[in-house]
Amino acid sequence: MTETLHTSVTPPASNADPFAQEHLEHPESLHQALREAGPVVHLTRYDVHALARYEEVHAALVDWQTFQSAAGVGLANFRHEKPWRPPSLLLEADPPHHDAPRRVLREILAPPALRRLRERWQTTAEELVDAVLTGEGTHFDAFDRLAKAFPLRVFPDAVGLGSEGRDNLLPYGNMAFNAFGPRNDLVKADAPRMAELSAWVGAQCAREALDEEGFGAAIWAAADRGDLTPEQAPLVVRSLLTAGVDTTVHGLAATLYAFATHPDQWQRLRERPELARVAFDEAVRWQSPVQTFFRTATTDVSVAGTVIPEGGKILMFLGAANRDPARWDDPDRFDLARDPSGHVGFGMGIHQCVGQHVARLEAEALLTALARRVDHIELAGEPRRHLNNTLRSWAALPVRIRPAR
Ligand code: OVM
Repeated sequence: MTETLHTSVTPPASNADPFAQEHLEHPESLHQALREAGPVVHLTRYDVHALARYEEVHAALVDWQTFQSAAGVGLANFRHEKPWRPPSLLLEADPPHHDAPRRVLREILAPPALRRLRERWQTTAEELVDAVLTGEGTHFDAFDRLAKAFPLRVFPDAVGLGSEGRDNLLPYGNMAFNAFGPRNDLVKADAPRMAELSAWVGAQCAREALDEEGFGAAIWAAADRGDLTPEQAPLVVRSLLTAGVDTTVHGLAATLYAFATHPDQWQRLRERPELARVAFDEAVRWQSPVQTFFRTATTDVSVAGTVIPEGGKILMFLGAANRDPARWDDPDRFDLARDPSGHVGFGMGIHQCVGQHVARLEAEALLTALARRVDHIELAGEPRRHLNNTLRSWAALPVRIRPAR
């Protein structure tokens, strides 16, 4: 995508704030405006270049040489600003430093390594679904009782965490995902708990804090083999704890919301429960739980004729790319009949979500359990969003379900 720099066009400018409450709550109109304005838009408020079309977002994601991550994947430029925590060895690193941590975690989270979890996760999902079916009626908060409850029941155990303090996981993730944005009110609201939450997460990354079976122990075993240094191991555990909880909670919530608003698609899943994984990916495309990430230009680079200067920040709108009508037919439709592969909800290229198989296994367990027992699901009130600078997230998802006979 690196073109000659001779003909440089001035990109359209926008003073919109993508991190303002109105856009976080309803991003669609901003996404459409940015896509339509051009392949590159200068966001004057932050002096960053925005990409909202699929083609350019995809191209930037796969070109890690030109669009680096080591200067931070949020608005803060680590060349000039001190990161709020030691940078992630995966997310905020480029090759060659990125490669060993990535290889280790990829093995640990690969489908063959996850097989031993499937049966237990299925049983847990069925328990949670039974509980909402036999509870105080069939009207309940699907965010709280399913989307939040299920990952919190299975993921910390899979990592091998102790039982104390697990309620810190979601606030810590929320804080980390807010920290990719500007220092707005959302970030300020997290500040009072930052030291406490960081200390707790840091302590859970120690070998002694982790049981002998989980992903955490497997990371430490990699250090024992020499595949990681002992200094790297706790930071790789930290990546699991940062990126593994809120993402799946809000991804599952997105999926449940999709079905509660598309009864025909629920019937399709009921008839063909093997569509559970495709359904989850389609929901990730449609809602894009991770809305945005930044990169930093390693050189003056021309994107569709606009020169982005070396050291400049690039804001990639994953959510806008995932609904680009130039890439997707009827992009606003949640549709199990489409092939959602190629969506950038998990990113693309060398940084593509290393935990995506864990997320898909969680989704498969929960959706399969629901599809077996639930005839119909619908909204029973207004869903409530939780605002976060990066995550398209939820506070409540009131639903009514009808048990299958
Ligand atoms: C990390 C990480 C990876 C992906 C997303 C993320 C907070 C964090 O390695 O810590 O978001």
